[in-house]
Amino acid sequence: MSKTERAVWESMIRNYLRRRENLQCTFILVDSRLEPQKNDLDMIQWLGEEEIPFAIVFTKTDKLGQPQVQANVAKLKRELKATWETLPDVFETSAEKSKGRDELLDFIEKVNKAWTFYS
Ligand SMILES: Nc1nc2c(ncn2[C@@H]2O[C@H](COP(=O)(O)OP(=O)(O)OP(=O)(O)O)[C@@H](O)[C@H]2O)c(=O)[nH]1
Ligand SMILES: [Mg+2]
Repeated sequence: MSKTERAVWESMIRNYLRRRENLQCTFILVDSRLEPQKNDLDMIQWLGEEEIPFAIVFTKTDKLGQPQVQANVAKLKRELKATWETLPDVFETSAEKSKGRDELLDFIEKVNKAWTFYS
C-alpha cells in the first residue's frame, strides 16, 4: 500500500474503534515470530489512551520454538509494563494447531455475556 492509502486506512480504523459504541473488545493480532514492533506498540498505546478495551493475540506460535515464543511475549509485556500498571489479556495461538482456540472462544463468550452499551 502507498503511504497515502495507509493513512486513509489508519484513520478509518481509528475512527471506527473510537466511535463504535457497542464495541466490547478489540483483538490486536501480533506475529509471535517478531520482537515488539513499533506499529503494534503505538496501536496498543493508543487503545489504552482511548480506553478502548482490547486483548493481545499472538499468532503463528507453531512456527517457532516455545522458548522463542515466550521470549517475544515477555518482551512485549515488558515494554507495556513501562507505561501500564495492568496488562491486557494475552493469548498465544496457532491457527495451524488450533492452539489457544478454546481459550479465545471462552474469552469471547465471557465478553459477550458481560455486554454493556455505553451511550
Ligand atoms: N504455520 C502457520 N501458518 C499460519 C498460521 N496462521 C496463518 N498462517 C499462514 O500464513 C499465511 C498468511 O495468512 P493470513 O491469514 O493472512 O495471516 P496473517 O496473520 O495476516 O499473516 P500475514 O498475512 O503473513 O501477515 C497463510 O499462508 C496462512 O496459511 C498459523 O497459525 N500457523
Ligand atoms: Mg494476512
